[in-house]
Amino acid sequence: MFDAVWTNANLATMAGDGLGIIEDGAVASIGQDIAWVGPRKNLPGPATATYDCAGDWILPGLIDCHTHLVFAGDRAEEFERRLTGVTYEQIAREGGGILSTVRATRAATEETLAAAALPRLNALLAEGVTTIEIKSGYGLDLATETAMLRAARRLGEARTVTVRTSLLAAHAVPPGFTQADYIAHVIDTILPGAAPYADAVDAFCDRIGFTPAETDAVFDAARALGLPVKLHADQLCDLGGAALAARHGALSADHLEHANPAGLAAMAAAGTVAVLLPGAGYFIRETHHPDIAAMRESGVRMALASDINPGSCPARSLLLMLNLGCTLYRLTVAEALRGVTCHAAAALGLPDRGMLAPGLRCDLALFRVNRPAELCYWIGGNPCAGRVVGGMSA
Ligand code: DI6
Ligand code: FE
Repeated sequence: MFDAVWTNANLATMAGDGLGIIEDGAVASIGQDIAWVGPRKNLPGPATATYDCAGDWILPGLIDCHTHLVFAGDRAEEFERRLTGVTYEQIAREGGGILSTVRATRAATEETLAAAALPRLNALLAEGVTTIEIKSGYGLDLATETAMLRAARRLGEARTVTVRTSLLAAHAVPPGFTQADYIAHVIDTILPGAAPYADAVDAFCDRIGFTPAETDAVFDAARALGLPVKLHADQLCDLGGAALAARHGALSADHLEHANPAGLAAMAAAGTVAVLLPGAGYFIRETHHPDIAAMRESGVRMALASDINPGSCPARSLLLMLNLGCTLYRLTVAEALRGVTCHAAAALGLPDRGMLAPGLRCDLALFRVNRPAELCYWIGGNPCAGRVVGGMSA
């Protein structure tokens, strides 16, 4: 006897290396987990509750594996300046950019940070997201980095969603520190103090961020604390971030616009997931796209995420990233959809989700579309017809 069954649905299970399609299928749950998946006519037993999905498509609940969802204020004014020709990098070097969000975030409380992020989270959940990663990185001191991570975890209690937190203290150098002094402060003070609130440690290795040697030091300290690492790598130039992430056995290396093929091959060998963030590339008008051909060649798993943040990607939509991934990077529909399900789960080190398969969490996203390609095709609008989180309609 199952607890629940979703029937009269088409399934994109993500089993195998494509979409794993089962037409006229059913998904059955026991407790929080999927107990059975297959063609409806083979459903082995009854269920306490049966949901007729009226031909909707069921995918694994979507996973947004890279977000800066928690921050205060916005950067619409900076956006206006960029429209007159000032660049993202120039603004950052003048002490605006990330540091202007740091000033606003330090002035906020844990409560107001969570309240400001909630509508953004609601927008993502409405599209079928059931798991989200949220980074700190706009505090750059122990108290505010901790407040950001606690606000993120609070969001996971306020809504039916799994929240995974990443400590991104090595995001920018705050006023009053040299770069070297700040890295020492991250390693000696912020990392150990904020570790109880973090599921992973991230860093920004780039010419306006931290050097590879500084990133190595932060990662060594993170791993000594037992925390997995992930990296903002090779976004604005190639600093060897992909290979660095692979050397540390990182869960993921993200952005990768300028990553070189050898680094991508090293990631594939290390099992490090390549997280593509086409919304950020689009918004800062980066014309140098990630080397998708080299990624395919290497066999590295590709995920797609929103990177929602106030500076380089104010995008409250993961479905939009499916479209941008396909139009800008020429991903296939299967690559894009695996990028927000099974490969996004791998990017978070969560083997219990991301596919429709017995034994995995019963996190589902239902869509009123005729074929999965529509999820990548439409721009705007929201075909999500429901979410199931841990076997419960959410
Ligand atoms: N790369 C990004 O795209 C975000 N952080 C980073 O290291 C942007 C952060 C911001 O501009 O506020
Ligand atoms: Fe980011």
